[in-house]
Amino acid sequence: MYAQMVETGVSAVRAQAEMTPEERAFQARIDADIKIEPKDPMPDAYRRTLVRQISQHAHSEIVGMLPEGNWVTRAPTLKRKAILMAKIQDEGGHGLYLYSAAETLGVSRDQLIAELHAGRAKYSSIFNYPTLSWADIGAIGWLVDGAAIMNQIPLCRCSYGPYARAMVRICKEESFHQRQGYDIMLAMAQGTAAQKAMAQDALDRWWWPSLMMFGPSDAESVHSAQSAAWKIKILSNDELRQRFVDQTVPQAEYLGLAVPDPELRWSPERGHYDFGAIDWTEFYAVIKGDGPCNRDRMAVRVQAWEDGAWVREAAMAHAERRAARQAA
Ligand code: BYC
Repeated sequence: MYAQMVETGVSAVRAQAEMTPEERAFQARIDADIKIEPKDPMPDAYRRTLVRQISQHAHSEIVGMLPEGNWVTRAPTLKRKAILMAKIQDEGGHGLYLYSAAETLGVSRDQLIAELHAGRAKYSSIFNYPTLSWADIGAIGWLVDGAAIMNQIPLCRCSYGPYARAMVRICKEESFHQRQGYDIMLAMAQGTAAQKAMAQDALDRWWWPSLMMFGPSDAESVHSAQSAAWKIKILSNDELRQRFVDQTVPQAEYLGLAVPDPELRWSPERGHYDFGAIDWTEFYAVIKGDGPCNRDRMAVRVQAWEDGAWVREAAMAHAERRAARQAA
């Protein structure tokens, strides 16, 4: 159930010699940094790759609203509650821009949502972990949005125009989200001993799943080579993960919190932090549907979709009546 395993049939990079003249012309446009727009000719595999990635990304935004929604009614102050609600609304907006970007490739939002609800589409592994304390809301903003920005800034330069343009606004908003998360962590780290312990506990639980957000190691990443050739991926999974670690460790130090990795140390030779091995067994279990919250997340999404049916029907009826009035 909700296996989050999708076979897109795009894995190996095609050598120039194997390409058709149309594919060579397409690759030449990519190599010349000319953006691909919806009506441009494109290889079917490029289209499928984008539909897969953009829809997974859209689903992540929408499912990502759930762990945070868990704390709206329990935010510690009115101000924190208003900020959290605004952030969650932003995620909904990001989902909409991304579904719209995917629709330019010839799929409908209803189709994509049906795939998600049937357990045939993936969304980010990170949203299958529970939010047990208020500090988790801080950790999500700081680490999860921090990782999301690291991955998404290069996507603003990706080859597909509608995706690249959608990412510009999303990244601006994610940057506010990251700051609100860090602000919560700072308040807790400077608070009572119990509050600091909650912040540390949240960091302990969210650190490794945040590193997993960047996907499998480059050696194991089936789509990376082709996506890099098509400039859908500008930086590799491992490069982005390293950048995230390098950026985040000093932030943890400033908070006075310990990153839960005994092997973490600065390497002057590499000019980067070395870090311990990721538990890939856990990652693959989560993306196959066996994370702590996979079933719950999908059940809540499907219920929300069914509960909202009357709103969609009313909106359609209103649009039809208005169109009929205008036609008359
Ligand atoms: N979770 O060959 P690979 C956010 C899958 S943040 C689940 O490296 P690719 C937000 C991958 O789909 C998160 N599945 O794939 C933040 C593939 O399976 P399929 C959303 C994962 O696509 C705060 C297989 O593993 N961001 O939105 O080249 C609040 C092999 O991987 C994960 C995006 O989606 C994972 N973590 O690279 C609210 C960014 N990692 O499809 C919301 C756009 C890998 O063959 N996406 N898999 O069945 C990307 O940049 C890329 O798709 C990835 C993976 C780097 C994630």
